[in-house]
Amino acid sequence: MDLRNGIGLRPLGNTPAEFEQDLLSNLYYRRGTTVESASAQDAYETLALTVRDRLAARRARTSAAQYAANPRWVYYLSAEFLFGRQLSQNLLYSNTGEVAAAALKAFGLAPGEVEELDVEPGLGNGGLGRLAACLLDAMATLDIPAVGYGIRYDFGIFKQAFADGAQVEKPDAWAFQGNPWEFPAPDDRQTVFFYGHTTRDSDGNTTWIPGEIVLGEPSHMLVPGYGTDTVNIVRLWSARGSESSFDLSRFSAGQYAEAVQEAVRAENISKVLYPDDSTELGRELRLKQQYFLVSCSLRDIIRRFRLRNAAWSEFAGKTAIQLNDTHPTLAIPELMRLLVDEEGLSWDEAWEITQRTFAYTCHTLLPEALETWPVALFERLLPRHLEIIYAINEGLLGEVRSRFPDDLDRVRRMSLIQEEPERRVRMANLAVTGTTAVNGVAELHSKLLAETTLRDFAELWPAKFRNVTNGVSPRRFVRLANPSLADLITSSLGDGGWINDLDRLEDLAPLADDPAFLSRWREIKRANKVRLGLGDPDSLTDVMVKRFHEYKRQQLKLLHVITQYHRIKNNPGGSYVPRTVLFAGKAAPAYHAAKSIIRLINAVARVVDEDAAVAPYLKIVFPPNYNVTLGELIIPAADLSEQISLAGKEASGTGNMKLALNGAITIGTLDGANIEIRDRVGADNFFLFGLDTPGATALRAAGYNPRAYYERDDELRAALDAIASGAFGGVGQEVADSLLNRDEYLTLADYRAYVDCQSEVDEAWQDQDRWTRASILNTARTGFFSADRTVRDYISTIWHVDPVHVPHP
Ligand code: 475
Repeated sequence: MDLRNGIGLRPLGNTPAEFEQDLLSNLYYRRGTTVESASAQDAYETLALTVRDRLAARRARTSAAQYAANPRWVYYLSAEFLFGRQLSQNLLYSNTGEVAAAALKAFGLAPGEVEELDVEPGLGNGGLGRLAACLLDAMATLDIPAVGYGIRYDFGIFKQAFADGAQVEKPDAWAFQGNPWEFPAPDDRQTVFFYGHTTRDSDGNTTWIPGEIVLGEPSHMLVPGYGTDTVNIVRLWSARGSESSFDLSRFSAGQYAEAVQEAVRAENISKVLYPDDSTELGRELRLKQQYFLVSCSLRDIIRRFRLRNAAWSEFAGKTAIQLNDTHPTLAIPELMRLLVDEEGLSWDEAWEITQRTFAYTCHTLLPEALETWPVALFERLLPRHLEIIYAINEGLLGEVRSRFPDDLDRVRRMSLIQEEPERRVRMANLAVTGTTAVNGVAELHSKLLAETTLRDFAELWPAKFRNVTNGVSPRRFVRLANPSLADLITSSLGDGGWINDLDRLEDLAPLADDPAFLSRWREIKRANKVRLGLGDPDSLTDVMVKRFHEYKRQQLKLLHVITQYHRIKNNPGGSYVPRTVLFAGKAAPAYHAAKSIIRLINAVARVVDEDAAVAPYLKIVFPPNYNVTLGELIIPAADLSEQISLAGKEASGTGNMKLALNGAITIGTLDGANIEIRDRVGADNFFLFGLDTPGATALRAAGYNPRAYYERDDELRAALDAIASGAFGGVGQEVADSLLNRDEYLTLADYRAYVDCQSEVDEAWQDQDRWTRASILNTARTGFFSADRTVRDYISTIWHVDPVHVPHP
């Protein structure tokens, strides 16, 4: 029997009898129990193991094929991965949904009951983390040899609850009961160093004498491709104290806390996902997390490289490392350190390899969102990296001076070190300098990056700047989230191949004139609203789901809702399109202004709810704890997709793509990927309003005065007065004050255009055939936003990697 490739092992069959046999065997041998005494948790874990075994077999074959090919690999480094639930995905990808449902009958359980026990690993905040998961899904589906690297946070994104309408955060111990989807890999653990000082010998070689040692223990999650045998992995690192971190003598002396203090300190590194950097707390810990991720991952990448290669000159040709925003940017000085200090390469050789290896994706335009770290902190935590950053900076500034002589201001702006008011390291500048390519995530975003946020760098190295428009997984966000719609599409197009070839959705367009198809489409949307169970399924379901941020302008949506409320109150006999307005999303715990908006929405919802005259026409719902799982329920039920950020602020958006693919019509500004969505679905099938980017810039330059809009517009004034006067239970003064006196995101300037555009929405809704046609065309024309296309774009413009086909046994 040859176990190296699993040859000779009994293959895991997918007939009902074989699957049931394996399920019962896992229950007996791996859970140590029987059907008679199994709990629902036993059933769930056993099912997960049985499904996982099928993917593990494919994983083993993938790994063998990829090893044999010795290809150029994609390594995706990300501080966040928002995977979403695994069970339903893995049942689909292993084609075991039906046999699993049948086998579960032995336990007297329905698939839905077991599904509820599948915990979503919330290892990310929002778009950036979910994008990482969508790209990995697409890479596996396209047979790209890839590994994701991240941190296995003990506590993921907080659970949001409401107390009196205010957001409260609860810890999310997602793996409290264990995680059946994960494979520990203790053999591949790495050692990470922090603090200490550097020394130089007479030859000028530098050694870093560290002051703290932490172990990084990897485990991995499987990332199966759909419709192929490839199964890639995401490696997640947990921080552990080294063996010597437990102080036995102190323990014996009864000093229990002191005895474990060092281990606790180490383990804190992977304790919790940061809700974002608007919290001042724990900045040092956050930088430690970033270095921990980078150090463990780079050593692992080098270990993997050495399995098949020896010469450093081959490294960049075999390795493409994508930095998901600046959070993993320390990988640049870390690779330099490994190559120069540990491997003895010259600086120039090492720099050439480093630049060729890395590429950087930027996810923002807000200058205040660009990460910087105090030099003093760096000096303490990573003294050698700071020296390397200084050396990189010398090279950079030399190049700037020779290209732009006498332009001192440019040198000051481009330096990796900010001098005033405090010396800080600028991570985005480092990321641009140490990479071959820098990309934005939508056409407008990439253009604005090169013209504004990163302009100096785009002038120095124009060829580095690319665009790769984001995309989403059609597997998760259409096939899994909206199975009825997926079935309709499959029967209309003749086969299910469209899921991996999303441009084929275009063939639905002619059906937008077929009355039978229209009514089937409407039935499915209605059934999805019933499944969601919030609000009247016959009302217009108006959805705004995303993180709470002032630039995204949930407050603008709220002003419209209050205006609609006033209209109904002032004219109770009028006729109105019934709407269910759904908000969902979390605010960073330290982001006070965003939390005030949440509180106000809940307060308005309550007042509207208690008003019998308004209830038939307007309902506001705000389910707590928006996450991938809830998104999968809400998105297929949406009629209207709110994408109303101030133009020039939203890098791309990906919720906008998910909603359009599920047949929601967008009301939106010319921002992020909205522009590309509108270009594709057509102006008739998109509700456009508001300032564009040049308009917003001009308005600000001319001296924006929000009060002027307030004074000029009666409905706006009524809405703001209601908020300020405490009409909604005494909350909202802060929101009103901010809008009237600052309004950084020009909400009042866009109010009238937005409210009028919403009237067009109401009018369009009244012609249900017209609406449904537009809905169908949104789905039919947004195949471009498949993450498969995004990955193909990364391959052709940045990675230049080839697929490795995994042979079927
Ligand atoms: C953009 N998260 C979307 C999406 O490209 C875009 C920031 C700091 C710390 C932790 N997380 C973050 C983000 O910046 C983020 O999620 N950005 C989003 O990335 C994918 O579609 O426009 O806002």
